[in-house]
Amino acid sequence: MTTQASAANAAIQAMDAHAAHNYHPLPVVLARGEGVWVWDTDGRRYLDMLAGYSALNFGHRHPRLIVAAEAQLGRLTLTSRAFHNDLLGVFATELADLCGMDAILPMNTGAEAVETALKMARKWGYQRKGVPADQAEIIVMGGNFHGRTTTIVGFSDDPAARNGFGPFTPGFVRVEYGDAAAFEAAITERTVGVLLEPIQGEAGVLIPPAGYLRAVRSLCTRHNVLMLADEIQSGLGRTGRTFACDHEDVVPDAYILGKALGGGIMPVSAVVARRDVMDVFQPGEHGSTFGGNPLACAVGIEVVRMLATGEYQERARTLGAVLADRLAALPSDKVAAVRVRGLWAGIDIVGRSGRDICEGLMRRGVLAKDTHGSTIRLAPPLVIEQADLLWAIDQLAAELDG
Ligand code: IF1
Repeated sequence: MTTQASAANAAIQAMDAHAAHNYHPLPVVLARGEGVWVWDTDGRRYLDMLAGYSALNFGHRHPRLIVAAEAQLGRLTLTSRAFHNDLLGVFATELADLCGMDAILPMNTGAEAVETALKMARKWGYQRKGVPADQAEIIVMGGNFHGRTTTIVGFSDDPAARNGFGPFTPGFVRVEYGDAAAFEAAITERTVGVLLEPIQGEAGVLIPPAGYLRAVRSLCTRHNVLMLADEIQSGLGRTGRTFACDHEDVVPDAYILGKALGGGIMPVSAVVARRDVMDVFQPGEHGSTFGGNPLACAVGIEVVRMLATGEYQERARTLGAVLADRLAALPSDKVAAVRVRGLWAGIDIVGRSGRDICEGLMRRGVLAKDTHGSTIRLAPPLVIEQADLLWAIDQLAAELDG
């Protein structure tokens, strides 16, 4: 056995022995990444078509982001919010401007930002809408994925995500995703918000019917309900626009952001909203040790500036059209359905499990992830070259034909 192969085996054995078994990773041990490429401990190269579930929209170790992070490492990394730091104001101003909103509340992981938005909606309901104390209701969607806290999994309809973790937080009503009438029927005087992914990622890149987001927006306005858009996976260029809501010219009452906001370097998340909503939070009522830390702000500022030009959104649009065309040409006896928005695709496979396809793709030098049985999702870094995208799809076609 070569030393590299033993390095891979040693890594997997150590993980098996001393890490929780809360994942079932593909049998590949990655050691280096650059752009759209990653290398395993044996030096084999793979094209990363998952991009950290859209946390790596700018690819592995984008030079602009590494330079920003390294410079900040030499200055100041963490202060806690007990004191000001010189970057949070810049990050807040530029991120709020990118969103067309007034204010941000910075956190770290996506789930923390989702929890922040839920607390914000409840408090807004009590203080601004007059909902009786502890009676706020938030409408969520079937097929949702918003993170792994007990409150969030409590309103999931995925048994694997929720079974065994009860009791759960009350105050959530689940309706069918994509059905505006079902959403309206669930609204009561106690409804303070609706939490939804503009495109459902984990559910398999499910794109709602045209007009659905506009209908939800209109109903939220009419019934004085906050529209909380979870753009943690769909946002920041992935779908060909800055936000997936942009495809329907919908502006939510709050954007919930994460993943790519950290540039693929570190966890950075935020809730972004108008001042009249955000101001339900008073000093001492919410926060986090690392939220808004200078290193996170330095990376986040660079991410916002990279998105401000529109070049990554344009790449996702133009290359997404190529992706859609090539996936549409896959044989219908092997692929039941394809859903594409920008550089984000869900592909329903016939006859083989998504995991089996992904293991075959791995052997062909492409890394992707299955979801729910026989669907695989493709979400390459937005920096991918057309030739590499076409090569990846050729590997999928060959694997399906194999
Ligand atoms: C895992 C899924 C994707 C998210 C949306 C909030 C969060 C996520 C729309 C929470 C996170 C990650 C979590 C990770 C795998 C991945 C995932 F398969 F779990 F569902 F992307 F689809 N909203 N999604 O997609 O953000 O707290 O993780 O920073 O838990 O296995 P987080």
